Amino acid sequence: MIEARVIKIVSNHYTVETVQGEILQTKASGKLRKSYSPMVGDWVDVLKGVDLTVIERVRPRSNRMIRPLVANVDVMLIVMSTVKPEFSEVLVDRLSWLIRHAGVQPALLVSKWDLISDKTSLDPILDAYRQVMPVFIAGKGLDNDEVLNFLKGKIAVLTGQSGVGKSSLINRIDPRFELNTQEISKALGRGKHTTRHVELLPVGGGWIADTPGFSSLDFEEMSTQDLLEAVVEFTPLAAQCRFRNCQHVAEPGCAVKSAVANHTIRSSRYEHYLEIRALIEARKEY
Ligand SMILES: Nc1nc2c(ncn2[C@@H]2O[C@H](COP(=O)(O)OP(=O)(O)OP(=O)(O)O)[C@@H](O)[C@H]2O)c(=O)[nH]1
Ligand SMILES: [Mg+2]
Ligand SMILES: [Zn+2]
Repeated sequence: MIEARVIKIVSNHYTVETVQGEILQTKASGKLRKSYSPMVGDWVDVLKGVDLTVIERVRPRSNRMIRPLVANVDVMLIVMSTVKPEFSEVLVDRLSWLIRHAGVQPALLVSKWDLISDKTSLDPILDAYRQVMPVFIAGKGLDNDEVLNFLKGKIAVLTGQSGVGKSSLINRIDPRFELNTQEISKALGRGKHTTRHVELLPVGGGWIADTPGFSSLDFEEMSTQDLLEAVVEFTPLAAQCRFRNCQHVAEPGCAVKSAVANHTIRSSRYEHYLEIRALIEARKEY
C-alpha cells in the first residue's frame, strides 16, 4: 500500500499525490464508493496494480467542508476586497463563525489593496480582526510572501463573494493555473460555466482550492450555542459573566457587554452576533 493524498476528482477518476511526490491516476474500490467515498483532501492508501491503481482505504478525516467538498482543510481564507465589492464586516463576521463551526481556522485576506486610495481607512477594522485571526493584504503589484509562508504545508480553501479576486490571486501567485477570472465567466453567463470539479492546486508548498463566489450564507446547521462557541473572543470573557450560561444578550453583569462598552470588542462584531442569534431563534419558532 502507498500513502497518498487525493488532489482532484472528476467523476470516478481520482488523481492522487503519493508521499513520495508521484502523481497517480486511480479509481476507488467498489466497496469504498458505496460506503466512504474519497474526497479531495483525503489521505488514502492506494494499491498499485499492473494496469489499474485502486484506492483501498480512506483515512479518518479531521473535518469535511460541504461547499466545496474538501476534507482535512487547515484554513479557510476569507477573501474580501477593499472596494469593488465594498469591504463588508457583516460578511467577514458571518463567514468566520460558519468556518469555526465547521472546525476550521479562518484567516482574512484583504484583496484589491491597490484600489483603495486611503490605505489607513481600514486600520481600525483590520486591527480588530487581527485579534481573532491572521490577516493578509493582497492586490495587484503586491508580493504574496507572507500569505505563501503561512500556507506552507496546509490545505487552504478560498471563500468570498463573487468578484473579490479569488481566482485572480491564485493566477498572480502562479500564472500557469490560468483560472478563469470574472470578465470571462461573465461573458459565459454568470456562474453557469464555472468548473464543477474540485481541485487542490499546489501553491507555495501547500494546497489551495479555489471556489466560485456564493449567493447566500446558511446558518441552518447552527444552534445559538454553536454560534456562541464560534465567536472565539467571547470565550475567555464568559468566565467573568455573572451567570454561568450567559448568552451575552440582556443578562446583567455580562463581561462581553462590558468589553463592548469599553471598546475591547468591536461593537459591530457584537451587533452581528446579536443579529445571527436572532435569526437562529426565529427559525426555532417554526
Ligand atoms: N485592481 C485589481 N483588480 C483585481 C484584483 N484582483 C482581482 N481583480 C479584478 O476583479 C475581477 C474579479 O476577479 P476574479 O478573480 O474573477 O474574482 P473571483 O473572486 O474569483 O470571482 P468568482 O469566481 O465569481 O467568485 C476581475 O476583473 C479582476 O481583474 C486586484 O488585486 N486589483
Ligand atoms: Mg473565481
Ligand atoms: Zn455574558
